[in-house]
Amino acid sequence: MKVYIDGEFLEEAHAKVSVFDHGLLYGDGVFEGIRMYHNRIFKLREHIERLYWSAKAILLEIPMTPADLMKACVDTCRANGLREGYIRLIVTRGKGTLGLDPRRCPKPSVIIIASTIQLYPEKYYREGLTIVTVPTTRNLVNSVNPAIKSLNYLNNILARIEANNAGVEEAIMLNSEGFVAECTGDNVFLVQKGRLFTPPLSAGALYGITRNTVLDCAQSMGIPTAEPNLTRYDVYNADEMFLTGTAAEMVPVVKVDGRVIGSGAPGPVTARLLEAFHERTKVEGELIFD
Ligand code: PXG
Repeated sequence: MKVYIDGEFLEEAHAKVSVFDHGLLYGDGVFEGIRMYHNRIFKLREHIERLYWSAKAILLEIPMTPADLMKACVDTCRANGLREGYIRLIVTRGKGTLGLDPRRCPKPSVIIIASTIQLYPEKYYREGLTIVTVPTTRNLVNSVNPAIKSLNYLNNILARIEANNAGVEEAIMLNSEGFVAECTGDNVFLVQKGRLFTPPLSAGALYGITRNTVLDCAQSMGIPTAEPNLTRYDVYNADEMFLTGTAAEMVPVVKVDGRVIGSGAPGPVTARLLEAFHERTKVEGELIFD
């Protein structure tokens, strides 16, 4: 595997960063997780745009233009002969001193890993997930805003540990007011009486690329959408529920906190949206090989 680091392609064994990189020392940096389907990088422009927004929010200057960064992602897929899979794009604060002041880090590092992806087992797409709500609340928007896709994922990891301890694959995280924020690596959607709901960004959700794609699919299919605050009561009484994320795509949820959601099987609106989503992944995105 060849890894892109600051303009060079390095063999995996030589692809290393300094122990003084503030990405390691403090989780100071931002990242994206991007999918390739059928020789195209899906929503690459949108991922790059979100990366620059995350960077701006933490006053991190990405040392290349968005166009060059997009090209570097395509080049990394080509260098690895990949037409399907997953790109992990990371910008760290870079090498600094032992002290958290980011001004001590003169040069941010850009790292691009292109690899294959480990998906949820197929049975979860057929049968739906069982999940729980966990005690760890999502970060406050005024602390580490969940809209920033930062290298600081401990909040999510704590929730994931709670999910693991409960024997489930994902966890609903509430915000400090008790409204649904999102899951540890996925956005949350509910279907109720033919309408599609997802929490607003202000509730502590990531501006998910898959979230936006699904909202867009719904709108073009004439399914009404809204982004209200949602409680666990709304979750328990939904007709259908699913999660969205670059890794998961759209995965149905059939049980939450011991309550059966809707019929207890993946629902018809979820199925229609999933089909529309898959159609887009076939034709949209930046071409890898000509
Ligand atoms: N919320 C959180 C906290 C996430 O980390 C999403 C929502 C969904 O966003 P997208 O833009 O992917 O639709 C994410 C995405 C990984 C990995 O390797 C994590 C994500 C995506 C891809 C890979 O852990 N998280």
